[in-house]
Amino acid sequence: MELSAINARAYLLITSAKVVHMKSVIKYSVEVAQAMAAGSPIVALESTIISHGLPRPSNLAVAIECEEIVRSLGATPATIALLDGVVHIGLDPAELNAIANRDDISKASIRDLAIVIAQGKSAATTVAATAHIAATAGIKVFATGGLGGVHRGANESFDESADLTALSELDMTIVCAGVKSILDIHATLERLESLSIGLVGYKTNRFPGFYLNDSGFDLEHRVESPQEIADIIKARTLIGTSSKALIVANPVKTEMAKIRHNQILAEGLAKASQNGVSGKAVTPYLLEHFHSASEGESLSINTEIIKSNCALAAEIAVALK
Ligand code: PSU
Ligand code: MN
Repeated sequence: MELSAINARAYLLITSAKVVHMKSVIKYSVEVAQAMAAGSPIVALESTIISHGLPRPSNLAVAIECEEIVRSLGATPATIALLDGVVHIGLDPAELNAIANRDDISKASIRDLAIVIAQGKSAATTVAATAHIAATAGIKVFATGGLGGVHRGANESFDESADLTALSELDMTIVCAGVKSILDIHATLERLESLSIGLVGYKTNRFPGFYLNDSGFDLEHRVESPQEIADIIKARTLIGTSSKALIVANPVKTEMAKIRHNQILAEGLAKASQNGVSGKAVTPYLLEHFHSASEGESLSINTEIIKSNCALAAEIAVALK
């Protein structure tokens, strides 16, 4: 064989190996693959809330319940996470258990994805990373608890969640209970406006504050039904604004007492600063502080929030079809 022919053959072998390698980076669960083939409604679910947002053993129970809620409303849940270097879109029960209980699960935002994959590690995905992966797979609707946003004191710390910039670049409709009340909500709302991220309140004129159903800020737009949201999603495509996310703010039904909330938050912020907590550790630290200081009240509210957001996201995904 001539040298050039050998080279060509070697090149082909190398490139086909690369293709196989790239394909194996993403793995779909059986039910998600079937739903995609059938074109039936799918709801993306994030995994950081399971690994870093809720304490064990409730985290696994809530994750399972959320998936069940989505199925009961006629959509397929696609919980997204990375296990041993593979991106999973849809997790089987053993994989869900791994995310909930393994000690080697880090918290991956978009910038961490390639590193975790190449190093064969495991990570739960934040809103930003989950939305990125879901959008790549063509999934349009996503449910979470509370979005990340601008942290208090961000004028000095520069701590602004990558959730915001990610959502300014992705075609995704995300159902959440507003942004976490641990944040600077006014600044977050201003950033959402600057980034042209759509925002509607579900049956409310007030922006919800995660543990609180009213963060103290007005919303301009209000919707009353999943069908109305589906109509907005279709209109976004028609007018060419679907390259940025749409946030559906769904307030929690039973909120935490405001005085108690503010007291726990003040303590948590003080402890975080005394202990020098920074970067991606801040949000899990404050959530954990809430769970222990409120003796389980924040956990039950957080659970309620996620379940209700999963239900609404499923209804939207169904209405879109
Ligand atoms: N919502 C919850 N619990 C959570 C989170 C959201 O109810 O744990 C996670 C999400 O994954 C979100 C992340 O993307 O917190 C934000 O973290 P940061 O502020 O570090 O960007
Ligand atoms: Mn941050």
